[in-house]
Amino acid sequence: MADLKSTFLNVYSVLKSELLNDPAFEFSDDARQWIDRMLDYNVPGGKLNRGLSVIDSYKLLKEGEALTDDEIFLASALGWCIEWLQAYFLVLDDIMDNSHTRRGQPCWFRVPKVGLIAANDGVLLRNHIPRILKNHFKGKPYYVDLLDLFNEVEFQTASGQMIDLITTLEGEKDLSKYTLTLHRRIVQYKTAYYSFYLPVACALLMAGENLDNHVDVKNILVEMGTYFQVQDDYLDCFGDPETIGKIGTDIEDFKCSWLVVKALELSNEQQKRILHEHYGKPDPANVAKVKALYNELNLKGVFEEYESQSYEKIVNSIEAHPSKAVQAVLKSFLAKIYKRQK
Ligand code: DMA
Ligand code: MG
Ligand code: MG
Ligand code: MG
Repeated sequence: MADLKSTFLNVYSVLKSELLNDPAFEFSDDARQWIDRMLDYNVPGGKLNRGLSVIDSYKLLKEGEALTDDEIFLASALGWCIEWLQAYFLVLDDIMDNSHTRRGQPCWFRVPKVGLIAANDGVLLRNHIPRILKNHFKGKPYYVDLLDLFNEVEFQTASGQMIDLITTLEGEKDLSKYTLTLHRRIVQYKTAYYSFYLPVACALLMAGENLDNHVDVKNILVEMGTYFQVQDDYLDCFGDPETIGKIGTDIEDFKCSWLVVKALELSNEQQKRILHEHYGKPDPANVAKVKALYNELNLKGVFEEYESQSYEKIVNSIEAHPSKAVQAVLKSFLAKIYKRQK
């Protein structure tokens, strides 16, 4: 495993150096240094679960057959494309969510002299993906399908981000619209497709599969992605910032978080009034009132209940899948996130 990770990180260096010598742009030293620093700051510092999952999944689909160095390189390059996509979304997400830290360091836009240059860096990160794909996959029979896959998933994610953001619009702060149905819709689009379906879909394409034949796999992965974002919502409030590497802002930002949806479901009239009064305000005193109510309602316990039920449901749907290799891919993915603390 440590070995796989170091191989994966070596591929990052290769891809980065190709991008820093892209013949389509005449780099000055300044420009090259900027991109170099921007990439190192934003791309490789996360858990790398999504990226590594492409290699894991591809291996499992090959059912024990040893992978060639070329196959490992290609699966890693696809994994990095997902990490690049994630970096692009996170750089912009942190600006829009007004966040402070990410992966244990200040959000990129908060770094001195970066500011809103980060918006264009996001655009560049996004543009790096088709360049990596062109460098390494042009000529493969699945090249067009890969491009199409990344485009589709990016569109779904950006659409999810849009509904996440417009539900919090100032002046329309109306908690009564926050339901599990709305929450599900947001998280399915903003998180599940790119974090869960995309890595497995990349591995399936590399293995020569037609994605139209794997709608059932997609559905299970979307279910897993939904569970993953509920964990993210939970950790935003109850996680240890040291461990998760970020300080939560969902309460301040009036987000349609799983926690507030559950709180609304479980509150009596007086508790609902507390939420209406204090949710979505920047003052730490307001945030503290909301957190106190979450504790009063035992949302930790409610979450633990959700976590085990959701796990059981996902395991059942995995075990109903006809292919043992696909089952192994899905189980390995689930094991990585079950009861995660970060
Ligand atoms: C993240 O949602 C979704 C994308 C596409 C980045 P979020 O704002 O809850 O993420 P985080 O908690 O990491 O800021
Ligand atoms: Mg955010
Ligand atoms: Mg967000
Ligand atoms: Mg979050």
